[in-house]
Amino acid sequence: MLIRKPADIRSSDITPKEVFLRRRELLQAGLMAGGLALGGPAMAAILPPGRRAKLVDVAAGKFSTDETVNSYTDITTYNNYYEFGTGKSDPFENAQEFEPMPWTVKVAGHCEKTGIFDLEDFIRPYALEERIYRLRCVEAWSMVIPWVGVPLADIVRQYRPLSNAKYVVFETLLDPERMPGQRSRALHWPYVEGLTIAEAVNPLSLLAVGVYGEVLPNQNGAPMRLVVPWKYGFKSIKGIVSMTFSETRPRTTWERAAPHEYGFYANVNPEVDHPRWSQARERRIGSSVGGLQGILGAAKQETLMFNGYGEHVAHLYEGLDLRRNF
Ligand SMILES: Nc1nc2c(c(=O)[nH]1)N[C@H]1C(S)=C(S)[C@@H](COP(=O)(O)O)O[C@H]1N2
Ligand SMILES: [Mo]
Repeated sequence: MLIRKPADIRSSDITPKEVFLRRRELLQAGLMAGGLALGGPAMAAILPPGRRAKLVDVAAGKFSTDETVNSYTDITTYNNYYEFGTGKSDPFENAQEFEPMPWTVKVAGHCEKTGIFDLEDFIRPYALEERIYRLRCVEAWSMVIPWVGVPLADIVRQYRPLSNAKYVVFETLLDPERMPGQRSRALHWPYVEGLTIAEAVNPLSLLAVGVYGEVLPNQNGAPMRLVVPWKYGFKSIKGIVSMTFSETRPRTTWERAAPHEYGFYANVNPEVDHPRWSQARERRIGSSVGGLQGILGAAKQETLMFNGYGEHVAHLYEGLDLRRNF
């Protein structure tokens, strides 16, 4: 969607916050109905239309790993996204027809600013950053992925949570017509995930809108998904349509499906095994032993506490028994 900016505001004159507030005033005054204002130069969409559209003005973000990144093919053909099927290649095969835009995000619960926001407005006030993060799936595989997104902390603060807000809860789109996996009962729909407020405002938490400098492919959670790299992959909810500030801990989808296997915290922890398998090691997707993957199998590597992000997040869990709070 193309959004036009009033000619009287020079972007160099104003802070991102002012842009946001000014846009909101105009929206409320009905001057930007349908995303169009009268006259003025076109303001480029942050998320340009079309598959694999390039994202512009992406800064290098903090916290990136210098490990070898996975290939675009690895990242976009080996996925978990049960809304499009339970097999690893199902999301790639079944999500191609999905049209994510236009998209809105509902902000609700205990915060000062609630409402339904066009995705462009939801992310516009912030600069896009690239962050190369490890993603460790609970099924003991991992990848290194060059995400593009905005810090979740900035977004959370924008809506001004009230003092009784203890958790941020996210939901995925519920639309069985567009998400064929939702016609089966593989999981309870819509997919729900949540973080404590402290986790959500941790500088590592990212709302990703792209990968490899391009808009997110559908199978990776277009148009927007969470990335919390110190937690098992299932916390990184895809296709987000709502963000709710809650006083109580949400019942998350995988916890509901198998409470003894998947906890709310889901911090990557090589010392606490899954009831049915070890979490001590992981298989890096695409990695091979002397190029002989398939004959020898991929090399396994040690899983790191908090997926290697402990210096940034260990303080969040001081005094918490991680064996009980898995
Ligand atoms: N809505 C939704 N989000 C989801 C999932 C899902 O099935 N539905 N799978 C999760 C799991 S288990 C993992 S490992 C990651 C995978 O992200 P990727 O496919 O981009 O690597 O997405 C997470 N987000
Ligand atoms: Mo996962």
